[in-house]
Amino acid sequence: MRLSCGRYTLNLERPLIMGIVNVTADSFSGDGHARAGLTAALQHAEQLLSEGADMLDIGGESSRPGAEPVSEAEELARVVPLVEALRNCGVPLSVDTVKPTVMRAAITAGADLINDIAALQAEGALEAVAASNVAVCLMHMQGTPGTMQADPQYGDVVAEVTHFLAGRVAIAEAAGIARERIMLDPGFGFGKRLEHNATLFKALPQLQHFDLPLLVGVSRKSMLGQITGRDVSERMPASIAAAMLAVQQGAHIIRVHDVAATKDALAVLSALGGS
Ligand code: YH5
Repeated sequence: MRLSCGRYTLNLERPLIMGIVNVTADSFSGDGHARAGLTAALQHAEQLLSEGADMLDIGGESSRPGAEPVSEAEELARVVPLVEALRNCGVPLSVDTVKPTVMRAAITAGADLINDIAALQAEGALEAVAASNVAVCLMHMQGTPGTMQADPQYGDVVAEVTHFLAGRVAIAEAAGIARERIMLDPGFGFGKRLEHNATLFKALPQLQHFDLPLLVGVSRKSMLGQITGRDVSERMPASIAAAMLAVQQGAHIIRVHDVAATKDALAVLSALGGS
C-alpha cells in the first residue's frame, strides 16, 4: 500500500508513526513577535523528530470535546510559521484543520497532508485540496467538537461510519482528488461512547475493504481513561497497548503523542508479533 503525499510517496508496508504537535497558546503578542506557543511547538516537533516520528501532525485548533473554537486569523498565525520552520525537517508535514483558508496557506507553506476531522465538508475544502498534490485524511465524526460527546447515537456504528467514509471518498474523487492521495480514519472519540469506540475498534479489519490507508488516533483519549480509570497524564501505557492493537487490526498510520515509546513497542511487535 502506498500514499501519494505532497513531496513524498509513503510506503505503508510497515506502520508509520504520526507525532502530534499542538500549537495552542497564542502565537503573537501585541508587538507582533512570535510568543512562547510557537517556540514550544517547534521544540516539541524537534523532540518528536529525534524520537523517530515518521511524520508530524500540526494542529492550531484543539478538537477535544468542548474545546474553544479558534479564529481563522489565529489558526493561520499558529500553523503557517510552524510549517515554514519545519518544511525541510525530512518527514511529511500534516496539518490538522477544517478551514479551507488554513489548508491553502499550509499547502503553500509546505504541508504534504491535510488531516481534516470534518472530511472536507466545509465550503471550499474539497477545492483547496484538489488544487494541490497533498494527501488528505478523511475522518468520521458525529456532530461537532463542541457537542459531539453530549449524546452520541447509532443504529449500527460500523455501518454508519463505513457509509459516511464511502460517500466522502466518492465526493473527494469526483472533485479531482486521486484515490492515491486519500486515507481514512474512523474518528475514535468523535461523537462516540466507549461502546461505539470498542465496536469500531474491533471492526478495523472491515475498513480494510476500502483498500485505502487507515489512520488511527487513540493516544491519551478519554476512552482509555474510561477503560483504565487513569487521568490523561497517566494514559501512555494504555495508549501504547491500543496503538499496537490498532496496527494488528490493520492500521497503517498511528497518530500518537508518545513517539519514542510507540516506536519501541512497534519494534517489539515487528520482531515478535504476527505481522
Ligand atoms: C484522530 O483520531 N484526534 S484531536 C482528547 C484527549 C486526548 C487526545 C481527553 N485529531 C484525531 O487527539 N485527527 C484529533 O484527551 C485527529 N484522527 C485524526 N485524523 C483529539 C485528540 C485527543 C482528544
